[in-house]
Amino acid sequence: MADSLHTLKDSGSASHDSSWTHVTGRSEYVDDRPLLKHELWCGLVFSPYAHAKMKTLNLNFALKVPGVVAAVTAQDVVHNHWGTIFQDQPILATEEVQYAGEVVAVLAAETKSALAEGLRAVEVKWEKLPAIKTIDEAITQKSFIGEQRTIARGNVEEALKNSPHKLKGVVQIQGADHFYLESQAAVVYPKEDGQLEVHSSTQHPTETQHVVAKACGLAFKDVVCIAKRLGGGFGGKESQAAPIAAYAALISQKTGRPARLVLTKDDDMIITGKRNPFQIHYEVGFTSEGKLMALDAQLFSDGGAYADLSTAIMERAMLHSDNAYYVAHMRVKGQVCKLNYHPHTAFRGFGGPKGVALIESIMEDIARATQKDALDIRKLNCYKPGEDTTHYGQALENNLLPGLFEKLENDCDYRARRTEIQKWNQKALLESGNPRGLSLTAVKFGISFTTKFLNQGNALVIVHTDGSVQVSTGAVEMGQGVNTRIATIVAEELGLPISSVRMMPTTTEKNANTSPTAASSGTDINGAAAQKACLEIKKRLAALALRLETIPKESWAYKTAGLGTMPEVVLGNDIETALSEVSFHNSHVQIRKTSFSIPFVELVREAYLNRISLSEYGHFRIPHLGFDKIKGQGRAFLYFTQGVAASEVEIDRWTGEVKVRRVDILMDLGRPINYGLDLGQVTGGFIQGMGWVTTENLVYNDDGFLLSHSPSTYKIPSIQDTPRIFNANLVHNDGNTVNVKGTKAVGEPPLLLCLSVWTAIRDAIMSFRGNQVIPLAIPATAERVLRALSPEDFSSL
Ligand code: MTE
Ligand code: QUE
Ligand code: MOS
Repeated sequence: MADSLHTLKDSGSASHDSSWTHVTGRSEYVDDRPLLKHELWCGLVFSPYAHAKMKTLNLNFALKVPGVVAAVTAQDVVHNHWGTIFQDQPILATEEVQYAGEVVAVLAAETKSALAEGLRAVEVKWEKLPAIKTIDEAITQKSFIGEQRTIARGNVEEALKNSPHKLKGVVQIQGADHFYLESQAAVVYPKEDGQLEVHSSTQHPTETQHVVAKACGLAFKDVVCIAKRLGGGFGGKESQAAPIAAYAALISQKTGRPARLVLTKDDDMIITGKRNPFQIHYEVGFTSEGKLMALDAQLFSDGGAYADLSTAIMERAMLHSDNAYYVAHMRVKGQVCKLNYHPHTAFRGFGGPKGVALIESIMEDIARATQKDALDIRKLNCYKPGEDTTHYGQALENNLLPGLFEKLENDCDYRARRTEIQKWNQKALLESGNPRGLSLTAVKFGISFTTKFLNQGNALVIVHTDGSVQVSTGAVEMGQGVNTRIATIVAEELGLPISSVRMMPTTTEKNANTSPTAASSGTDINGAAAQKACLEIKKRLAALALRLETIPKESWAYKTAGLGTMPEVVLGNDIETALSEVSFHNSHVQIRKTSFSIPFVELVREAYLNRISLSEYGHFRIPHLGFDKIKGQGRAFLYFTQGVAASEVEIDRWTGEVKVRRVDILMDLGRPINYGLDLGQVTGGFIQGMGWVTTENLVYNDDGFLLSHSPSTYKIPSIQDTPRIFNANLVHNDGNTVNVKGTKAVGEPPLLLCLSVWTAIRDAIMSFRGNQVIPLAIPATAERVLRALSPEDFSSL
């Protein structure tokens, strides 16, 4: 209920476990590893053309450059295929390249300057081939990846026919670069007997391990992949870190020397895939009140040249085309198209932002058609608690959406500001002022991998005899704070301060068969696995504590173990029952009934001396999931993270430049483990999304080569772009009982709220243009905004 929602306060959150080393410049990234003797620098040779035949690849001159040591081409790769879902991509291309930036050779040299000279001496003769560069061309030529899929409910044709009002349209959405500060990087050390140790900036150490092993013809047991921390991943290092590591590994294997490959920003942007561009065709039917009756949508995405994660991304887009709104008759079709660009990939939100862009845009359309406020249209169509199910048949539990709309409407003074903006705009029209816009959008983000087997995690918890704890999980720290969250779970579970817990670098030799740190599930999956491991250790310690209570302290093992005078404590069935009688708190273990209390460190020492294990491996699988991909029906997600945002913008009438005047965000994150980190994810994700919908413009030349491959040509948000007023709050919600500690995942959902900036820009444009329905592509660059504001001025161009 609306009035029951209230704002959450920070009850004191631990700081990020890398904050101190970050601000003092001591945090160690892949390229900070000290150079080893004989280590080689690697560089990549790639195609300048979107589609071309490689007539000749001549490395002879390059190999003659002093200091150049080795080169690797397709012939050197044992298994020259990889791909997370479909293995359709060569690690090194052979005769034909499918995109500008596709790698054909790796060169290695003793010094950076020798490498640069060697790369300049590489001779490649290309024969250009016709390339597919637009989604329309791909559709015409039936250039597709995977089959078209459909998720549907009800009878869309019938319902559209019966709808009193209908609108048709196309939404154009461009991609975006991840712009992590640390480029793709790997350092590989050859180890004895043919083994490889791979240090990689990867969100998916397990896949990187596997791709390296196959490329080098090794068994998985002979490759260890380590990811200590990433300088940002944002989805861009989920699949695409793997071939980078393979390039370094192939050089290392061939030469027997350590090999380092760290991409320059330019190479990184040219070679790696982006957020998938989308083109969405839709028809929507609604009543005069603005109630949705039917939605028929056809989603096409630009997958780039290879499958990568695009089919899973498309699936998530289809599953998010409802967002916060109930549509009785709904049909979403999705088809990934194959174009001659870098293979597009995961990016914060996966397919979600594209599906949500569609329906939030439709809400604005309906508002114009019915002459109502878009917020009223949204509230009218919002899912009702306890009643509604999604178009794929999942019931909504713990649905706070109506309350979130209501609360933010009040908190941000929506109605008064709307009136003010209307007045402002009337005046602006007459006096050549700048139009303003306001829009309030929602997010309902499904938490779980839609591919069921990925919803598992494992963790290793080791308690040392000084009472300090090391934790290793499959989760990769990329700035989001997953280590701090898991450390907090472990510390709370064991009743220790967080300073007693050290999160260890993620490595496949401690945690194998892991999922990527993705889908916002890092803490959910790995935190729960760590919690399970703690629970097993606690059971043994609790049973031991109960026994020790009955033994005089002089006879405890720390007094007697060396002498062998006392019988050892051997635990039995009491392990299963003891925990309920004992509490772990304040670095002490206390027996509830008798108040008998032992310092944690003393109990741990007794456990060791009595030969009781102080380590545990936990494995966790997310329960309840059941999504049938063939039918497109079922419980795709464990739960939903929800939120709303209201954005106000002003457009410079003469340049099309957008200023975000004010943003108010309200998120439901259940019971956050770390309020400060979560708020950081909310504001950071929002601003990152704002870049995508406003200034980040990927520009390719006629050969399909990315021209905007540096910060000077590709404009991510700067501090100046931060909303002038920026309020972000969380609401209190104890109702998410299905997830670890009642939390909700935060990593991706807030990004989707950036769409309120885009719809606010549309709002400003449409009120300026007499409330016509006017489409606006993503990103709404200054040029696009100007064209939409005054198309007359561009009619001759
Ligand atoms: N935050 C930072 N600082 N850096 C990142 O690379 N990646 C995002 C999000 N937040 C990212 C981030 C993406 S795409 C995901 S899926 C989640 O973090 C992954 O981490 P989590 O599962 O621990 O939330
Ligand atoms: C969200 C995600 C991912 C996803 C599904 C989501 C993701 C990912 C995969 C995936 C799918 C099939 C595979 C595979 C991975 O699905 O990140 O190995 O065979 O990698 O809803 O973030
Ligand atoms: Mo995040 S796009 O799931 O890595």
